[in-house]
Amino acid sequence: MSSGGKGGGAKAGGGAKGGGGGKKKEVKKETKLGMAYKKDDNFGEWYSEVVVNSEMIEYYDISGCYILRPWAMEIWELLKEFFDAEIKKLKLKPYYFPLFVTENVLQKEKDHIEGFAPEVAWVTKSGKSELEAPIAIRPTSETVMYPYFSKWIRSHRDLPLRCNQWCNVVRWEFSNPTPFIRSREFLWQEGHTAFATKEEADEEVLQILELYRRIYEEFLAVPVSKGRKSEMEKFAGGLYTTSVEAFIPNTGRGIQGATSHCLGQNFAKMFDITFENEKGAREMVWQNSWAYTTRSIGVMVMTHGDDKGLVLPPRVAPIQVIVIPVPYKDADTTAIKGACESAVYTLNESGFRADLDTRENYSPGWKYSHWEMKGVPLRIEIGPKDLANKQVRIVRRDNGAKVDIPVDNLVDEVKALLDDIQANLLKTAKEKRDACIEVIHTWDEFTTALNNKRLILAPWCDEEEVEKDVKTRTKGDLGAAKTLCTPFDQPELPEGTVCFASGKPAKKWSFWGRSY
Ligand code: 87F
Repeated sequence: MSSGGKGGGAKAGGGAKGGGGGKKKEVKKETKLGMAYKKDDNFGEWYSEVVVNSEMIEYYDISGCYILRPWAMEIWELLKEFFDAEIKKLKLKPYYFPLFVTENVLQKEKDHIEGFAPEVAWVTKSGKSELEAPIAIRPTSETVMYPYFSKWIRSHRDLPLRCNQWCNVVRWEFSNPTPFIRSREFLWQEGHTAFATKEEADEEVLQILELYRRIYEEFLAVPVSKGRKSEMEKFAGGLYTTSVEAFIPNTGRGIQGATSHCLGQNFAKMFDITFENEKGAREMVWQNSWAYTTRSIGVMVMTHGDDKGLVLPPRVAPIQVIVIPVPYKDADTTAIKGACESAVYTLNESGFRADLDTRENYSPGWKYSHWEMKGVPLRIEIGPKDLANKQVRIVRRDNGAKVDIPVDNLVDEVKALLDDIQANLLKTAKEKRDACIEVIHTWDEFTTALNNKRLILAPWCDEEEVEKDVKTRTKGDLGAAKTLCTPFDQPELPEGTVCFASGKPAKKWSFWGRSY
Protein backbone atom coordinates (compact mmCIF):
# COMPACT_ATOMS: atom_id res chain seq x y z
CA MET A 1 0.00 0.00 0.00
CA SER A 2 1.47 3.26 -1.03
CA SER A 3 -0.91 5.70 0.60
CA GLY A 4 0.19 7.75 3.57
CA GLY A 5 -1.48 6.93 6.87
CA LYS A 6 -4.04 9.23 8.37
CA GLY A 7 -6.07 10.58 5.50
CA GLY A 8 -6.58 14.28 5.07
CA GLY A 9 -6.63 16.28 8.23
CA ALA A 10 -9.09 15.90 11.04
CA LYS A 11 -11.79 18.22 9.76
CA ALA A 12 -15.22 17.46 11.15
CA GLY A 13 -18.27 16.66 9.10
CA GLY A 14 -19.45 13.80 6.94
CA GLY A 15 -17.27 11.25 8.70
CA ALA A 16 -17.38 7.74 7.30
CA LYS A 17 -19.35 5.41 9.45
CA GLY A 18 -17.43 2.31 8.66
CA GLY A 19 -19.99 0.74 6.33
CA GLY A 20 -19.35 -2.83 5.33
CA GLY A 21 -18.89 -4.00 8.91
CA GLY A 22 -15.48 -2.86 10.08
CA LYS A 23 -14.98 -3.70 13.75
CA LYS A 24 -16.57 -1.04 15.93
CA LYS A 25 -13.60 -0.61 18.23
CA GLU A 26 -11.40 0.35 15.31
CA VAL A 27 -13.92 2.74 13.78
CA LYS A 28 -13.71 4.91 16.86
CA LYS A 29 -9.98 5.34 16.54
CA GLU A 30 -10.16 6.52 12.95
CA THR A 31 -9.47 10.08 11.96
CA LYS A 32 -12.70 11.74 10.87
CA LEU A 33 -12.85 12.17 7.14
CA GLY A 34 -14.86 14.49 4.99
CA MET A 35 -15.14 17.97 3.64
CA ALA A 36 -16.30 20.84 5.82
CA TYR A 37 -16.93 23.23 2.90
CA LYS A 38 -19.11 22.86 -0.16
CA LYS A 39 -17.97 23.86 -3.63
CA ASP A 40 -21.02 26.04 -4.28
CA ASP A 41 -21.10 27.65 -0.83
CA ASN A 42 -17.50 28.69 -0.25
CA PHE A 43 -15.38 27.95 -3.25
CA GLY A 44 -12.12 29.35 -1.83
CA GLU A 45 -12.22 27.34 1.38
CA TRP A 46 -13.47 24.30 -0.51
CA TYR A 47 -10.47 24.48 -2.83
CA SER A 48 -7.93 24.75 0.01
CA GLU A 49 -9.59 21.86 1.75
CA VAL A 50 -9.55 19.65 -1.37
CA VAL A 51 -5.89 20.15 -2.15
CA VAL A 52 -4.91 19.46 1.47
CA ASN A 53 -7.31 16.58 2.24
CA SER A 54 -6.48 14.80 -0.99
CA GLU A 55 -2.83 14.91 0.13
CA MET A 56 -1.68 16.91 -2.89
CA ILE A 57 -0.56 19.94 -0.91
CA GLU A 58 0.83 20.72 2.50
CA TYR A 59 0.93 24.34 3.54
CA TYR A 60 4.34 25.76 4.33
CA ASP A 61 5.45 28.49 6.71
CA ILE A 62 6.33 30.90 3.91
CA SER A 63 3.25 32.48 2.37
CA GLY A 64 2.76 31.49 -1.25
CA CYS A 65 5.02 28.44 -1.00
CA TYR A 66 3.56 24.95 -0.83
CA ILE A 67 4.80 21.41 -0.45
CA LEU A 68 3.81 19.29 -3.43
CA ARG A 69 3.19 15.79 -2.12
CA PRO A 70 3.36 12.60 -4.21
CA TRP A 71 -0.32 12.83 -5.15
CA ALA A 72 0.46 16.11 -6.97
CA MET A 73 3.95 15.23 -8.17
CA GLU A 74 2.79 11.98 -9.76
CA ILE A 75 0.23 13.92 -11.80
CA TRP A 76 2.96 16.36 -12.81
CA GLU A 77 5.15 13.42 -13.86
CA LEU A 78 2.39 11.93 -16.02
CA LEU A 79 1.93 15.26 -17.81
CA LYS A 80 5.66 15.60 -18.18
CA GLU A 81 5.98 12.12 -19.68
CA PHE A 82 3.45 12.98 -22.39
CA PHE A 83 4.87 16.41 -23.14
CA ASP A 84 8.50 15.25 -23.24
CA ALA A 85 7.67 12.49 -25.70
CA GLU A 86 5.83 14.95 -27.95
CA ILE A 87 8.49 17.66 -27.99
CA LYS A 88 11.13 15.05 -28.64
CA LYS A 89 9.30 14.42 -31.92
CA LEU A 90 9.75 18.14 -32.63
CA LYS A 91 13.49 17.75 -32.01
CA LEU A 92 13.61 19.64 -28.74
CA LYS A 93 16.66 18.94 -26.59
CA PRO A 94 16.82 18.97 -22.78
CA TYR A 95 18.94 21.64 -21.08
CA TYR A 96 19.46 22.92 -17.60
CA PHE A 97 20.48 26.53 -17.00
CA PRO A 98 21.35 28.03 -13.59
CA LEU A 99 18.78 29.32 -11.14
CA PHE A 100 20.63 32.61 -10.69
CA VAL A 101 21.10 35.61 -12.91
CA THR A 102 23.09 38.82 -12.41
CA GLU A 103 21.35 42.15 -12.28
CA ASN A 104 23.20 43.29 -15.35
CA VAL A 105 21.99 40.48 -17.54
CA LEU A 106 18.47 40.50 -16.09
CA GLN A 107 18.07 44.19 -16.95
CA LYS A 108 19.37 43.79 -20.45
CA GLU A 109 16.00 43.55 -22.16
CA LYS A 110 14.17 46.55 -20.69
CA ASP A 111 10.69 45.92 -22.18
CA HIS A 112 10.84 42.42 -20.91
CA ILE A 113 11.62 43.14 -17.30
CA GLU A 114 9.66 46.37 -16.98
CA GLY A 115 6.49 45.79 -15.02
CA PHE A 116 7.75 42.47 -13.72
CA ALA A 117 10.55 43.99 -11.60
CA PRO A 118 8.61 44.05 -8.29
CA GLU A 119 8.23 40.27 -8.48
CA VAL A 120 11.91 39.48 -8.84
CA ALA A 121 13.45 37.89 -5.71
CA TRP A 122 17.11 38.63 -4.90
CA VAL A 123 19.86 36.92 -2.97
CA THR A 124 21.87 39.56 -1.16
CA LYS A 125 23.87 37.63 1.46
CA SER A 126 25.93 34.55 1.95
CA GLY A 127 26.11 33.68 5.60
CA LYS A 128 26.48 37.00 7.37
CA SER A 129 28.30 38.89 4.66
CA GLU A 130 26.67 40.95 1.96
CA LEU A 131 27.31 39.80 -1.59
CA GLU A 132 29.26 42.22 -3.72
CA ALA A 133 26.31 42.44 -6.05
CA PRO A 134 22.84 41.01 -5.49
CA ILE A 135 21.89 38.01 -7.60
CA ALA A 136 18.37 37.46 -8.92
CA ILE A 137 16.49 34.16 -8.80
CA ARG A 138 15.09 33.37 -12.24
CA PRO A 139 11.48 34.41 -12.77
CA THR A 140 11.84 33.06 -16.35
CA SER A 141 15.03 32.27 -18.27
CA GLU A 142 15.22 34.48 -21.38
CA THR A 143 18.04 36.53 -19.96
CA VAL A 144 19.78 33.47 -18.52
CA MET A 145 19.81 31.59 -21.81
CA TYR A 146 20.07 34.09 -24.60
CA PRO A 147 23.66 35.23 -24.03
CA TYR A 148 24.61 31.60 -24.72
CA PHE A 149 22.31 31.34 -27.72
CA SER A 150 24.35 34.22 -29.09
CA LYS A 151 27.52 32.24 -28.51
CA TRP A 152 26.24 28.91 -29.85
CA ILE A 153 24.55 30.21 -32.98
CA ARG A 154 27.03 31.19 -35.70
CA SER A 155 25.79 29.85 -38.98
CA HIS A 156 22.49 28.76 -40.52
CA ARG A 157 23.75 25.25 -39.84
CA ASP A 158 23.34 25.87 -36.10
CA LEU A 159 19.64 26.48 -36.63
CA PRO A 160 17.08 25.70 -35.53
CA LEU A 161 18.20 25.65 -31.90
CA ARG A 162 15.54 24.04 -29.74
CA CYS A 163 15.91 23.92 -26.01
CA ASN A 164 13.58 22.89 -23.24
CA GLN A 165 14.11 22.86 -19.52
CA TRP A 166 12.03 21.57 -16.64
CA CYS A 167 12.65 23.69 -13.58
CA ASN A 168 11.31 25.88 -10.82
CA VAL A 169 10.92 29.64 -11.11
CA VAL A 170 10.28 32.27 -8.45
CA ARG A 171 7.94 35.24 -8.81
CA TRP A 172 7.32 37.08 -5.57
CA GLU A 173 3.62 37.73 -6.06
CA PHE A 174 1.75 39.91 -3.61
CA SER A 175 -1.84 39.15 -4.52
CA ASN A 176 -3.75 36.37 -2.84
CA PRO A 177 -1.59 33.22 -3.10
CA THR A 178 -3.43 30.01 -3.99
CA PRO A 179 -1.91 26.51 -4.21
CA PHE A 180 -1.02 25.64 -7.83
CA ILE A 181 -2.89 28.68 -9.18
CA ARG A 182 -0.71 31.46 -7.85
CA SER A 183 2.38 30.50 -5.88
CA ARG A 184 5.69 32.26 -5.37
CA GLU A 185 7.67 29.30 -6.57
CA PHE A 186 6.27 26.96 -9.19
CA LEU A 187 7.35 24.22 -11.56
CA TRP A 188 7.15 24.51 -15.32
CA GLN A 189 8.77 23.60 -18.56
CA GLU A 190 10.11 26.48 -20.58
CA GLY A 191 10.83 26.00 -24.24
CA HIS A 192 13.14 28.45 -26.03
CA THR A 193 13.79 28.08 -29.73
CA ALA A 194 15.55 29.99 -32.49
CA PHE A 195 14.92 29.74 -36.23
CA ALA A 196 16.25 31.21 -39.44
CA THR A 197 12.81 32.26 -40.63
CA LYS A 198 9.62 33.68 -39.19
CA GLU A 199 7.60 30.98 -40.96
CA GLU A 200 9.30 28.23 -38.98
CA ALA A 201 8.78 30.12 -35.74
CA ASP A 202 5.09 30.74 -36.55
CA GLU A 203 4.57 27.07 -37.27
CA GLU A 204 6.11 25.98 -33.98
CA VAL A 205 4.03 28.43 -31.93
CA LEU A 206 0.91 26.57 -33.07
CA GLN A 207 2.39 23.08 -32.76
CA ILE A 208 3.18 23.78 -29.12
CA LEU A 209 -0.17 25.43 -28.49
CA GLU A 210 -1.84 22.26 -29.77
CA LEU A 211 0.18 20.19 -27.27
CA TYR A 212 -1.04 22.48 -24.50
CA ARG A 213 -4.62 22.01 -25.68
CA ARG A 214 -4.09 18.25 -25.54
CA ILE A 215 -2.66 18.39 -22.01
CA TYR A 216 -5.76 20.23 -20.86
CA GLU A 217 -8.43 18.46 -22.87
CA GLU A 218 -7.06 14.93 -23.34
CA PHE A 219 -5.31 14.54 -19.99
CA LEU A 220 -6.83 16.96 -17.49
CA ALA A 221 -10.27 16.84 -19.17
CA VAL A 222 -10.49 20.62 -18.99
CA PRO A 223 -11.95 22.42 -22.02
CA VAL A 224 -9.84 25.30 -23.30
CA SER A 225 -9.99 27.87 -26.08
CA LYS A 226 -6.99 28.51 -28.24
CA GLY A 227 -6.47 32.10 -29.20
CA ARG A 228 -4.30 35.15 -29.44
CA LYS A 229 -3.69 37.65 -26.65
CA SER A 230 -4.41 41.34 -27.17
CA GLU A 231 -1.50 43.77 -27.54
CA MET A 232 -2.03 44.78 -23.93
CA GLU A 233 -2.07 41.26 -22.55
CA LYS A 234 0.69 39.76 -24.68
CA PHE A 235 4.22 39.21 -23.34
CA ALA A 236 5.68 42.70 -23.76
CA GLY A 237 9.08 41.41 -24.84
CA GLY A 238 7.62 39.43 -27.73
CA LEU A 239 5.91 39.84 -31.08
CA TYR A 240 2.66 38.02 -30.34
CA THR A 241 1.32 35.65 -27.71
CA THR A 242 -1.02 32.71 -28.12
CA SER A 243 -2.61 30.89 -25.21
CA VAL A 244 -5.06 28.26 -24.12
CA GLU A 245 -7.69 29.74 -21.83
CA ALA A 246 -9.83 27.83 -19.34
CA PHE A 247 -12.79 29.07 -17.33
CA ILE A 248 -13.90 28.38 -13.76
CA PRO A 249 -17.72 28.57 -13.65
CA ASN A 250 -17.91 28.81 -9.84
CA THR A 251 -15.98 32.05 -9.69
CA GLY A 252 -16.77 33.25 -13.19
CA ARG A 253 -13.08 33.76 -13.87
CA GLY A 254 -11.02 32.95 -16.91
CA ILE A 255 -7.62 31.41 -16.34
CA GLN A 256 -4.66 31.33 -18.67
CA GLY A 257 -3.67 27.69 -19.05
CA ALA A 258 -0.39 28.02 -20.96
CA THR A 259 1.28 30.41 -23.39
CA SER A 260 3.19 30.02 -26.62
CA HIS A 261 4.94 33.21 -27.75
CA CYS A 262 6.57 34.26 -30.95
CA LEU A 263 9.28 36.61 -29.72
CA GLY A 264 10.10 37.92 -33.17
CA GLN A 265 13.59 39.41 -33.33
CA ASN A 266 13.48 41.61 -30.19
CA PHE A 267 15.71 39.39 -28.12
CA ALA A 268 17.95 38.63 -31.08
CA LYS A 269 18.60 42.36 -31.30
CA MET A 270 19.26 42.79 -27.57
CA PHE A 271 21.43 39.72 -27.17
CA ASP A 272 23.01 39.81 -30.60
CA ILE A 273 21.78 36.41 -31.70
CA THR A 274 22.70 36.35 -35.38
CA PHE A 275 23.68 33.77 -37.97
CA GLU A 276 25.40 33.75 -41.31
CA ASN A 277 22.89 32.77 -43.98
CA GLU A 278 23.62 30.64 -47.05
CA LYS A 279 24.69 33.72 -48.98
CA GLY A 280 27.19 34.70 -46.30
CA ALA A 281 25.16 37.63 -44.93
CA ARG A 282 24.36 38.09 -41.21
CA GLU A 283 20.76 37.84 -40.12
CA MET A 284 18.95 37.92 -36.81
CA VAL A 285 17.21 34.76 -35.62
CA TRP A 286 13.46 34.43 -35.01
CA GLN A 287 12.65 33.16 -31.54
CA ASN A 288 9.83 31.54 -29.62
CA SER A 289 9.30 30.78 -25.97
CA TRP A 290 6.53 28.78 -24.35
CA ALA A 291 5.57 27.32 -21.00
CA TYR A 292 2.99 25.48 -18.97
CA THR A 293 3.15 25.17 -15.23
CA THR A 294 1.86 23.31 -12.18
CA ARG A 295 -1.06 25.77 -12.36
CA SER A 296 -2.62 23.25 -14.76
CA ILE A 297 -3.15 20.87 -11.83
CA GLY A 298 -5.05 23.57 -9.93
CA VAL A 299 -7.31 24.24 -12.91
CA MET A 300 -8.10 20.53 -13.06
CA VAL A 301 -8.90 20.40 -9.32
CA MET A 302 -11.23 23.41 -9.63
CA THR A 303 -12.95 22.00 -12.69
CA HIS A 304 -13.78 18.47 -11.54
CA GLY A 305 -13.66 18.47 -7.74
CA ASP A 306 -16.93 18.03 -5.83
CA ASP A 307 -18.23 18.02 -2.25
CA LYS A 308 -16.55 14.68 -1.57
CA GLY A 309 -13.15 16.01 -2.65
CA LEU A 310 -10.94 15.59 -5.65
CA VAL A 311 -12.12 13.96 -8.91
CA LEU A 312 -9.26 12.78 -11.09
CA PRO A 313 -9.41 12.10 -14.81
CA PRO A 314 -8.10 8.53 -15.30
CA ARG A 315 -5.25 9.59 -17.57
CA VAL A 316 -3.62 11.63 -14.81
CA ALA A 317 -4.70 9.59 -11.79
CA PRO A 318 -1.66 8.18 -9.93
CA ILE A 319 -3.97 5.34 -8.90
CA GLN A 320 -6.76 4.61 -11.37
CA VAL A 321 -8.33 1.72 -9.52
CA ILE A 322 -8.27 1.16 -5.77
CA VAL A 323 -9.23 -2.31 -4.57
CA ILE A 324 -10.77 -2.59 -1.11
CA PRO A 325 -11.47 -5.89 0.66
CA VAL A 326 -14.82 -5.96 2.45
CA PRO A 327 -14.45 -8.74 5.02
CA TYR A 328 -17.81 -9.16 6.77
CA LYS A 329 -17.77 -10.95 10.09
CA ASP A 330 -16.88 -14.64 9.80
CA ALA A 331 -15.95 -14.23 6.13
CA ASP A 332 -12.98 -16.03 4.68
CA THR A 333 -10.65 -13.03 4.90
CA THR A 334 -7.75 -14.90 3.39
CA ALA A 335 -9.76 -15.79 0.30
CA ILE A 336 -11.04 -12.20 -0.01
CA LYS A 337 -7.55 -10.83 0.29
CA GLY A 338 -6.38 -13.31 -2.32
CA ALA A 339 -9.12 -12.22 -4.74
CA CYS A 340 -8.15 -8.56 -4.18
CA GLU A 341 -4.48 -9.25 -4.81
CA SER A 342 -5.32 -11.16 -7.93
CA ALA A 343 -7.49 -8.29 -9.24
CA VAL A 344 -4.68 -5.78 -8.65
CA TYR A 345 -2.16 -8.08 -10.29
CA THR A 346 -4.35 -8.62 -13.36
CA LEU A 347 -4.96 -4.89 -13.74
CA ASN A 348 -1.30 -3.95 -13.28
CA GLU A 349 -0.30 -6.58 -15.82
CA SER A 350 -2.68 -4.96 -18.31
CA GLY A 351 -1.07 -1.56 -17.76
CA PHE A 352 -3.54 0.02 -15.33
CA ARG A 353 -2.40 1.83 -12.22
CA ALA A 354 -4.20 -0.27 -9.60
CA ASP A 355 -3.47 -0.58 -5.90
CA LEU A 356 -4.78 -2.44 -2.88
CA ASP A 357 -5.74 -0.94 0.47
CA THR A 358 -5.19 -3.68 3.01
CA ARG A 359 -4.75 -1.46 6.05
CA GLU A 360 -6.38 -3.26 8.95
CA ASN A 361 -6.85 -0.29 11.26
CA TYR A 362 -9.39 1.31 8.91
CA SER A 363 -12.88 0.09 8.04
CA PRO A 364 -13.99 -0.32 4.43
CA GLY A 365 -16.29 2.69 4.78
CA TRP A 366 -13.45 4.88 5.96
CA LYS A 367 -11.37 3.73 3.01
CA TYR A 368 -14.19 4.52 0.58
CA SER A 369 -14.25 8.11 1.80
CA HIS A 370 -10.47 8.34 1.83
CA TRP A 371 -10.07 7.29 -1.79
CA GLU A 372 -13.04 9.36 -2.87
CA MET A 373 -11.38 12.37 -1.29
CA LYS A 374 -8.25 11.57 -3.30
CA GLY A 375 -10.32 11.36 -6.46
CA VAL A 376 -9.45 7.82 -7.55
CA PRO A 377 -11.62 7.14 -10.64
CA LEU A 378 -12.68 3.57 -9.80
CA ARG A 379 -13.11 1.62 -6.59
CA ILE A 380 -13.40 -2.13 -6.57
CA GLU A 381 -15.00 -3.78 -3.56
CA ILE A 382 -14.67 -7.49 -2.97
CA GLY A 383 -16.70 -9.15 -0.19
CA PRO A 384 -17.89 -12.70 0.54
CA LYS A 385 -20.86 -12.46 -1.85
CA ASP A 386 -18.64 -11.24 -4.67
CA LEU A 387 -16.23 -14.05 -3.96
CA ALA A 388 -19.01 -16.65 -4.11
CA ASN A 389 -20.36 -15.20 -7.38
CA LYS A 390 -16.92 -14.73 -8.97
CA GLN A 391 -17.68 -11.04 -9.39
CA VAL A 392 -16.47 -7.67 -8.17
CA ARG A 393 -18.36 -4.48 -7.44
CA ILE A 394 -17.03 -1.41 -9.26
CA VAL A 395 -17.95 2.10 -8.17
CA ARG A 396 -17.29 5.20 -10.27
CA ARG A 397 -15.98 8.35 -8.62
CA ASP A 398 -17.42 10.74 -11.19
CA ASN A 399 -21.09 9.78 -10.87
CA GLY A 400 -21.24 7.20 -8.07
CA ALA A 401 -22.65 4.49 -10.39
CA LYS A 402 -22.15 0.91 -9.17
CA VAL A 403 -21.91 -2.23 -11.27
CA ASP A 404 -21.23 -5.86 -10.44
CA ILE A 405 -19.10 -7.50 -13.09
CA PRO A 406 -17.75 -11.04 -13.54
CA VAL A 407 -14.09 -11.32 -12.58
CA ASP A 408 -13.38 -12.75 -16.01
CA ASN A 409 -14.35 -9.45 -17.64
CA LEU A 410 -12.31 -7.31 -15.25
CA VAL A 411 -9.79 -5.86 -17.68
CA ASP A 412 -12.27 -5.05 -20.45
CA GLU A 413 -14.76 -3.53 -18.02
CA VAL A 414 -12.15 -1.40 -16.27
CA LYS A 415 -10.83 -0.15 -19.58
CA ALA A 416 -14.30 0.76 -20.81
CA LEU A 417 -15.18 2.48 -17.54
CA LEU A 418 -11.97 4.50 -17.36
CA ASP A 419 -12.40 5.61 -20.98
CA ASP A 420 -15.97 6.58 -20.24
CA ILE A 421 -15.01 8.55 -17.12
CA GLN A 422 -12.29 10.39 -19.01
CA ALA A 423 -14.74 11.33 -21.78
CA ASN A 424 -17.56 12.10 -19.37
CA LEU A 425 -15.45 14.52 -17.31
CA LEU A 426 -14.49 16.54 -20.36
CA LYS A 427 -18.05 16.49 -21.71
CA THR A 428 -19.54 17.63 -18.40
CA ALA A 429 -16.92 20.34 -17.94
CA LYS A 430 -17.48 21.54 -21.50
CA GLU A 431 -21.24 21.70 -21.01
CA LYS A 432 -20.76 23.72 -17.82
CA ARG A 433 -18.26 26.04 -19.48
CA ASP A 434 -20.41 26.49 -22.59
CA ALA A 435 -23.44 27.27 -20.47
CA CYS A 436 -21.44 30.23 -19.09
CA ILE A 437 -20.51 31.68 -22.48
CA GLU A 438 -22.60 34.70 -23.30
CA VAL A 439 -22.51 36.50 -26.60
CA ILE A 440 -23.13 40.21 -26.01
CA HIS A 441 -23.34 43.33 -28.20
CA THR A 442 -23.78 46.32 -25.90
CA TRP A 443 -22.16 47.78 -22.78
CA ASP A 444 -25.27 47.06 -20.71
CA GLU A 445 -25.28 43.46 -21.78
CA PHE A 446 -21.57 43.32 -20.97
CA THR A 447 -21.88 44.56 -17.38
CA THR A 448 -24.89 42.33 -16.71
CA ALA A 449 -23.04 39.28 -18.05
CA LEU A 450 -19.98 40.21 -15.98
CA ASN A 451 -22.08 40.39 -12.81
CA ASN A 452 -23.55 37.01 -13.70
CA LYS A 453 -20.05 35.48 -13.81
CA ARG A 454 -20.20 34.82 -17.51
CA LEU A 455 -17.48 34.13 -20.01
CA ILE A 456 -18.20 36.96 -22.40
CA LEU A 457 -17.79 36.79 -26.15
CA ALA A 458 -17.98 40.30 -27.53
CA PRO A 459 -17.39 42.12 -30.81
CA TRP A 460 -14.41 44.40 -30.30
CA CYS A 461 -12.68 47.16 -32.26
CA ASP A 462 -9.27 45.82 -31.10
CA GLU A 463 -8.06 49.19 -29.81
CA GLU A 464 -5.79 49.31 -26.78
CA GLU A 465 -7.40 52.53 -25.50
CA VAL A 466 -10.76 50.81 -25.44
CA GLU A 467 -9.42 47.83 -23.53
CA LYS A 468 -7.88 50.20 -20.98
CA ASP A 469 -11.18 52.01 -20.75
CA VAL A 470 -13.06 48.75 -20.11
CA LYS A 471 -10.60 47.97 -17.32
CA THR A 472 -11.14 51.37 -15.70
CA ARG A 473 -14.92 51.20 -16.01
CA THR A 474 -15.11 47.73 -14.45
CA LYS A 475 -12.69 48.28 -11.55
CA GLY A 476 -13.98 47.04 -8.21
CA ASP A 477 -13.47 44.59 -5.38
CA LEU A 478 -13.62 41.62 -7.70
CA GLY A 479 -10.99 42.99 -10.07
CA ALA A 480 -11.41 44.53 -13.50
CA ALA A 481 -12.51 42.78 -16.67
CA LYS A 482 -10.04 42.28 -19.47
CA THR A 483 -9.63 40.39 -22.71
CA LEU A 484 -8.80 36.73 -22.17
CA CYS A 485 -8.04 36.01 -25.81
CA THR A 486 -9.32 36.34 -29.34
CA PRO A 487 -10.29 32.75 -30.11
CA PHE A 488 -8.94 31.26 -33.33
CA ASP A 489 -12.35 29.75 -33.76
CA GLN A 490 -14.19 32.97 -34.78
CA PRO A 491 -17.96 33.16 -35.17
CA GLU A 492 -19.14 35.06 -38.20
CA LEU A 493 -18.88 38.83 -37.77
CA PRO A 494 -21.70 40.36 -39.84
CA GLU A 495 -20.99 43.55 -41.77
CA GLY A 496 -21.83 46.59 -39.64
CA THR A 497 -21.27 44.90 -36.24
CA VAL A 498 -19.98 47.47 -33.75
CA CYS A 499 -17.69 47.23 -30.73
CA PHE A 500 -19.60 46.70 -27.47
CA ALA A 501 -17.47 49.27 -25.67
CA SER A 502 -16.63 51.99 -28.22
CA GLY A 503 -19.35 51.74 -30.86
CA LYS A 504 -16.63 51.71 -33.53
CA PRO A 505 -16.68 49.03 -36.22
CA ALA A 506 -15.84 45.65 -34.65
CA LYS A 507 -12.83 43.79 -36.00
CA LYS A 508 -13.13 40.50 -34.12
CA TRP A 509 -14.88 38.47 -31.47
CA SER A 510 -12.90 38.32 -28.22
CA PHE A 511 -13.39 36.61 -24.88
CA TRP A 512 -13.66 39.01 -21.96
CA GLY A 513 -14.06 38.49 -18.26
CA ARG A 514 -12.44 38.60 -14.87
CA SER A 515 -9.48 36.33 -14.55
CA TYR A 516 -7.04 34.68 -12.17
C1 87F B 1 8.06 38.03 -13.57
C2 87F B 1 9.27 38.59 -13.21
C3 87F B 1 10.24 38.85 -14.16
C4 87F B 1 6.44 36.86 -16.54
C5 87F B 1 7.83 37.71 -14.89
O1 87F B 1 5.59 33.12 -20.79
C6 87F B 1 10.03 38.53 -15.48
C7 87F B 1 8.82 37.96 -15.87
O2 87F B 1 9.35 37.81 -18.13
C8 87F B 1 8.54 37.62 -17.22
N1 87F B 1 6.65 37.15 -15.27
N2 87F B 1 7.35 37.08 -17.51
C9 87F B 1 7.03 36.70 -18.89
C10 87F B 1 7.50 35.32 -19.22
C11 87F B 1 7.51 35.11 -20.68
C12 87F B 1 7.84 33.71 -21.19
N3 87F B 1 9.05 33.16 -20.67
C13 87F B 1 9.39 31.83 -21.11
C14 87F B 1 6.72 32.75 -21.05
C15 87F B 1 6.99 31.36 -21.42
C16 87F B 1 8.30 30.84 -20.97
